[in-house]
Amino acid sequence: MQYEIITIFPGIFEAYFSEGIIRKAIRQGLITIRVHDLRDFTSDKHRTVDDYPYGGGPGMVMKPEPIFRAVKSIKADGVDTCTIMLTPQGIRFHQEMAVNLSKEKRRLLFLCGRYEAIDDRVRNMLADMEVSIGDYVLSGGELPALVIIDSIVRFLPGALGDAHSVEEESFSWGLLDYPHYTRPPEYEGLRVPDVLISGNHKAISRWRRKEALRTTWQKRPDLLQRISLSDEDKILLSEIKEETR
Ligand code: 6GU
Repeated sequence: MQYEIITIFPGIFEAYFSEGIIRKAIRQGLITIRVHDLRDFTSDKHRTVDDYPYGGGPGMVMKPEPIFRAVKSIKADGVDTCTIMLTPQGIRFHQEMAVNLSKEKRRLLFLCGRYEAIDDRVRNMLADMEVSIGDYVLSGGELPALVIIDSIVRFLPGALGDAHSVEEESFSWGLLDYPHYTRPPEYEGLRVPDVLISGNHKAISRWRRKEALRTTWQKRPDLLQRISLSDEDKILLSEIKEETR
């Protein structure tokens, strides 16, 4: 999979792409990432990418010309491209979008805005999608682009290795995670639940599913409305509710 990023801060991406899962995915040839400095597509001596807003008001607006030029230069190779504009006005990113984007056949182009806004002709003419990562304001689209790329790469076959199977992923789909433990079996008087040490895999599975349901019910009951619960899940949930009474 191919990712292109347009930004005025290319340096932001270097550190993140040279560690962990993304670095591995790049080394394996699973993905290629190119970061383009928007200022390379300006034509004045000061490499200006912003200007005052028509109609007045605070802040600056990103000029359309460098962005159009950058996108045109990337698309010049004729590769089918999906352009994603990162703004707080976009549709809210979620796990299902990450799955869909991981199956996307087109190359992904991330357009990172800065300043108060981007000239709206960019959204109008160049953006296939406008995406936000949540209801808070960031100073630019760089972190959102990293967040989205990271979440997509995790779904590419081979990116996580054998340790993290697709099976396990689908098991917990839509629920919060169950509690995890590692050695020692007792730490500062706190014991690891006996069932996890029992070696009884069926009991362990049931415990994990129940604890995932418990955490979700306690912290994010809205998530339970969105998934279909099995008969076993309904039994586990009624046990949980019984225990908390
Ligand atoms: Cl995509 N951009 C900015 N500037 N702020 C955000 C965002 C994006 N998503 C959430 N907050």
